[in-house]
Amino acid sequence: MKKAGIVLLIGRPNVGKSTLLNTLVGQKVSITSPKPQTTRFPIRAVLEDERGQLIFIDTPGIFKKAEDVLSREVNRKTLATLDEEFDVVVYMVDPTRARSFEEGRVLGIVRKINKPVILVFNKIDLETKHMAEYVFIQDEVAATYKISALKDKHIKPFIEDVFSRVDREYPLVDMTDSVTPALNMNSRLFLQEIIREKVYLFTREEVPYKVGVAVEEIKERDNGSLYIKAVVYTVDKRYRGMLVGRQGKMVKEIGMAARKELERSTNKKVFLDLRVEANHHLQEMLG
Ligand SMILES: Nc1nc2c(ncn2[C@@H]2O[C@H](COP(=O)(O)OP(=O)(O)OP(=O)(O)O)[C@@H](O)[C@H]2O)c(=O)[nH]1
Ligand SMILES: [Mg+2]
Repeated sequence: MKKAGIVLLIGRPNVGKSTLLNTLVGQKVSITSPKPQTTRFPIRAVLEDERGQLIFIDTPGIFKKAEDVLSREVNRKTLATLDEEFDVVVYMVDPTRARSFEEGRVLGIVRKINKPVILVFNKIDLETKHMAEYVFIQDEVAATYKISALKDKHIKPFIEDVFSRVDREYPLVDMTDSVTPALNMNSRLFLQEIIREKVYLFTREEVPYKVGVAVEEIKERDNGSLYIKAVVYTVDKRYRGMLVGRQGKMVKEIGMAARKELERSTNKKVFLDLRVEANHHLQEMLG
């Protein structure tokens, strides 16, 4: 008999939560980057197979110090998911990095959760030189797995275990005519996220954290190509200059990388009309 369940993915920034979600559902639904705080809102996506359905909730990494408005807001959204329904918690840690005080905040939250917790050591394809700093957590959880979310390694026994801990009636969501496993992501939001991911990849220091993306227009042309008009908003002129780059080089690079990925994922020719604007109102949102 097929069954279903809801799984909360939690961990500090950059441990690989979104990478795992994408690997599990076999499609990019959540953007990833080497920079912390890439995910800004919880993303829900469905893994469906012969065993049933698992709905995963990918949360933004919890920050120890949420000093600016954006970080506070992002942390708030993650903490709010704790009040929602879920059956199992997947607590992901990154043993390639020192534990540091930041992990303490996440561990404190995990300890208060009254549901089975599965500890996942991620990035085992790399040298996990800080493993010893995390092993004590194993004694506090229901099970532990070592995986590589990026290389899709050792995921099977872990998912088998997750399925063994859920028993909701199947199906939780009707996937029959769904083309994407993402539940709370429409195409406009997806386009915005892909562009934001490229901003994270190409810009440095605080710039990614001062940026929002809005897709203003999506048009399917008669020849089957897609025309997308989008704007990268940032809080002030200084960041605008950095995003535009010398002779527009930076925004061109961001636009080209986004366009290439969108062409791959939509299988269509894409025209991306991308501009950068300074918007003081964004300051209130981003801090
Ligand atoms: N080598 C290796 N890199 C990984 C693995 N999993 C994730 N990464 C990389 O780690 C970085 C962070 O991954 P994300 O999935 O964005 O991390 P996250 O936990 O979602 O981060 P936030 O959204 O900021 O909380 C990216 O550069 C990933 O490619 C892994 O198993 N092995
Ligand atoms: Mg993420």
